[in-house]
Amino acid sequence: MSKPRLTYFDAPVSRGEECRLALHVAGVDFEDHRVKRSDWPALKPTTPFGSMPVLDMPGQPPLAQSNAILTLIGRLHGLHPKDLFEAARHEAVMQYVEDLRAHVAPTLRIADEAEKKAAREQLAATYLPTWGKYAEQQLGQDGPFFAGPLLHVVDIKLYVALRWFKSGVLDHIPASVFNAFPRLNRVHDAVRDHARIQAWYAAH
Ligand SMILES: N[C@@H](CCC(=O)N[C@@H](CS)C(=O)NCC(=O)O)C(=O)O
Repeated sequence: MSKPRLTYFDAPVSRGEECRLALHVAGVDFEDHRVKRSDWPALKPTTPFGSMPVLDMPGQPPLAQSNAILTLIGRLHGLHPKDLFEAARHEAVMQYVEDLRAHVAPTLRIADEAEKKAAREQLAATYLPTWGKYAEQQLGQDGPFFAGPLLHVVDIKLYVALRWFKSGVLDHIPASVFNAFPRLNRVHDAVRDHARIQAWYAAH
């Protein structure tokens, strides 16, 4: 392998997409390895934790866990703070995005429609507004990004997560569920409009 390779499902979503976007924003020439759902069961036991994304760097063992991948890309390419405490503040928000996904993901696996509706409506009425309130409090007054004028990997992670809700694909969760949080929306819009992000989606 002569260049970094990012392995994930062939879908512009979630943890894999945020790593692809980070690599692209960083200007890294990487292999965008997309795995078919039908090929995943065979690949799964070969990955570090039975999950994707996985980043392979030349000369290194495979690296999994989206936040580890993002912070590595960020540190290597100036998209994560050098200051250790400031970096930890970014990592806390990145982990908080994982908390959000951990609350919503179980509802993806509910087969019974009525049960799924009840679980999603409960999230929309309780956990999600509370998540938004705490996340909003972490964002500074000066935008547009989490830490001001410069984009970091934390912003990309927030963007991909918020976009999931705004897209309206989660039945029974209003696409407007985070509309009451102007700083979160400011980050979402600023990442969406970032020239490198626009360039990625012009090509994909
Ligand atoms: N904590 C891990 C979670 C990884 C994860 O659950 N990835 C999902 C896709 S977003 C996956 O691999 N699903 C298939 C499976 O678990 O078999 C991370 O942040 O990377």
